Amino acid sequence: MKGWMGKFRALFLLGSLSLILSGCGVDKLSALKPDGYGAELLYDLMILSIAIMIFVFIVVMAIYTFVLIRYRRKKGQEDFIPKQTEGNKVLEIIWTVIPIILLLVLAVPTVQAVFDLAETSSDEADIRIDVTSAQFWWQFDYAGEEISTSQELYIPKGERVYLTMKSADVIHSFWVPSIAGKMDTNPGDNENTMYLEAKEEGVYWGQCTELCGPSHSLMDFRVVVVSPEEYEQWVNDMKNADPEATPDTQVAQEGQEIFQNNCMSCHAIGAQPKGVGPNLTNFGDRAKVAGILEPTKENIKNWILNPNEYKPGNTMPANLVNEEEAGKVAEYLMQLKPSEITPESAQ
Ligand code: HEC
Ligand SMILES: [Cu+2]
Repeated sequence: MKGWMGKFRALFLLGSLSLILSGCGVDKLSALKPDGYGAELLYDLMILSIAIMIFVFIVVMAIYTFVLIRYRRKKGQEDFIPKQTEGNKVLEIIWTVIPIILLLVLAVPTVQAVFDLAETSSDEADIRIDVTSAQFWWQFDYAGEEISTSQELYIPKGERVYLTMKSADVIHSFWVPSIAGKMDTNPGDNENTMYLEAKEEGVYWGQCTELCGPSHSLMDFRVVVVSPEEYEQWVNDMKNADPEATPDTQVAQEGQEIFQNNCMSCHAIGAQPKGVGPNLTNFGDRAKVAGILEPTKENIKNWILNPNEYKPGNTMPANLVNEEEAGKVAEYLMQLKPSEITPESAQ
């Protein structure tokens, strides 16, 4: 019994682990469920290479099994030595040519895809977005539109959106697995480019995929894919957002004043120059706070009081305001809803 267990323990562990892990995963965060041009291209290459691997495996195993059975030592023939062959031109040509063909079948579409994905602009492309990463958040500046969002990138379905990417501090990496491949964002002048072309509407998950500090794993963002008409409406709504607008309630008005006195050195609302913190123009429309927390008043208040509790190592200072003031600011920020087009409406 013990021997049997010992033999199969590794297999059993591996099996149950893969069962457990197959239950993990988040909707719209999978390279195996592509919904975008780039992701589909990469998925097809994965399937092609797996198919070639399976083909090679089956052929090799078939020959192996055949030889094992056909040429095993038989009773009564212990001393029999079969005919020895040294060098066989035909065989050697076959096993040289077949791998070459397989490699070509793999290489041609791979190189094609590399050039295809490296395209950085087209003449008619009018949507260009500057992506800036920072510990531990993302900012998206819409070139020519003078609008900015943080943590949530809105794009129209079916159109190519060209991204120019850099980092404000260390190297991060931008990845929305269901829509496209990943791309590093570098500090300095070394800008990278890529494009997104989503094929379905919805809210897709993105993640930083370059270890960048203590809260790397919390550096989540969303890509909100809407119809082209909705996208246009959203852009208009964002452009028309009035950063100075007076909120409806007394509490929110007080919150606005506290915000203007304490937070504007880092956070912009409206089309102001990029701050050292996220642009909060459409904060009230967000699906998450700081990319990770449910957008409840309690969460926002607690974040304002102690951001490091939620994202260790991030650069927003704690206790800039007291608890009562934080509540008022939260109320103010929650009513910053310039558009009807939100992650919720896109779902
Ligand atoms: C020194 C600069 C700085 C100051 C001052 C500052 N913040 Fe921040 N804030 C940041 C940074 C940086 C982040 C992004 C942190 C992260 O997600 O890693 C942030 C994130 C946030 C977020 C989450 C935003 C999002 O995109 O979901 C809120 C809300 C917020 N700050 C509110 C405030 C309020 C309210 C004040 C004033 C009381 C304030 N901040 C003052 C730098 C600052
Ligand atoms: Cu990062």
